[in-house]
Amino acid sequence: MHGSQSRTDADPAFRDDVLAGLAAPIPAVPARWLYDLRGSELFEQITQLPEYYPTRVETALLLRYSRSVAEMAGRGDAVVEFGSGSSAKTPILLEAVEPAAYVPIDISGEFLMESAAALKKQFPLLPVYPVEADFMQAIELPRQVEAMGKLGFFPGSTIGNLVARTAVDLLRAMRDTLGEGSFLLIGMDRVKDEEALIRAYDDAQGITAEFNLNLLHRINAELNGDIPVGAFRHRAIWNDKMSRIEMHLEALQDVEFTVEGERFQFKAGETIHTENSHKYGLRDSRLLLRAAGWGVAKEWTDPEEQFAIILAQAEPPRFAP
Ligand code: AVI
Repeated sequence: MHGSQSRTDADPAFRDDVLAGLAAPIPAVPARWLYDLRGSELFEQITQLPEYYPTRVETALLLRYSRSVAEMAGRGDAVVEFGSGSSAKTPILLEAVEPAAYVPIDISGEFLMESAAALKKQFPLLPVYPVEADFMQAIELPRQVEAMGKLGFFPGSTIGNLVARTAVDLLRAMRDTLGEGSFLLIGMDRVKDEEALIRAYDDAQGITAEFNLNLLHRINAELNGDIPVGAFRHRAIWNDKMSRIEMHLEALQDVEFTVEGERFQFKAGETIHTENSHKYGLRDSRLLLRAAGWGVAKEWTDPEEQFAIILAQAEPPRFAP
C-alpha cells in the first residue's frame, strides 16, 4: 500500500528527480535535494567541522581582504548576493564595502525574508531589496539599484557543485544580471592533496555521512519509500579525471525497495551518486570565468593555497583574431 498523501504532498520535482535518478544507468539524485530542514542543519554542522576547511579558510580570506575588494570594486555599489546570505560571511563583506544597497537573491522566499530581516538588524541603515528568483537565469534587479555599480557575491564554493557546463551557464547568467563592468567576488575551492579532501568529505564524527544518508530518510518520508537506510553507506571518492569529490551512497548488500510504488534493486557495491564538488587549480578557475565573459581582476588565497576568493569583472565582448 502506498498512501496517496505523499503522492499529493510531495514536491513533484523531487519525485521526478528521484524516480528518474534511481532508474538511470548510473543512478544519481541531484544534490539540491540534500537540503531539506535536517539536511540544512547537518550542512551547518559540516561547516564547523575541523576537517571541513572551506568555510573557515574562506571566512579568514574575507576578513583579511574585503577591504582590498572594496578598494578595487568601489565602495557604495550595490552588493548582489547569489544565495540568501544567511552565512556569517555576508556581514564581513558589507562592513568593508559599505554598499548603497544589498540585494540577496534566493529561490526560497522563506530563507530570504529571514536572513534579510537578520541583516537589517545588523545594518539598520542599509537598504535591502530581496529578490525571490532562480538565479540560474538572468534576473531583472530592483529598479532602485539600476543606476548603481554592482558587486556580485557568490561565496562558499557552491560553484563547485555544478558540472563545468552548468557552472558556465550560471556565471553567464550572473554576468547578464549584473551587467558589463560589474564585479563578482566568488569563492572557489582549490585542488589539493587527496587525503585532505577525503577527510573533509568523510569526517571522523560521521556528520557528512549523516548528511548524505539523510537523503534516503527524506525519500522514505516524502515519497512513500521503504529504503533500508542501514543497508547503505556514505562514500566520498576523489575523481581525479573530473577533478572532483563525489559523494555516493553505496549498497552494502543486495537491496530491493519501493519509492512511490516503483520497485528498485541495487546490488552490493552499486551506488547512488548524490553530489559533485569540483576543485579548481589557479588556471582552471580563470578559464571557467573567462568562458562566461568574466576577466580576473585579483585572486587571494591562503598560504597553503587551500581556497581562493576571486574578484572578477564582466568584460565587454571583444573581437577575437
Ligand atoms: C555547499 N557545498 C559547497 C558543499 C561542498 O563542499 O561541496 C556541500 C558539501 N557536501 C559535503 N560536504 C559539504
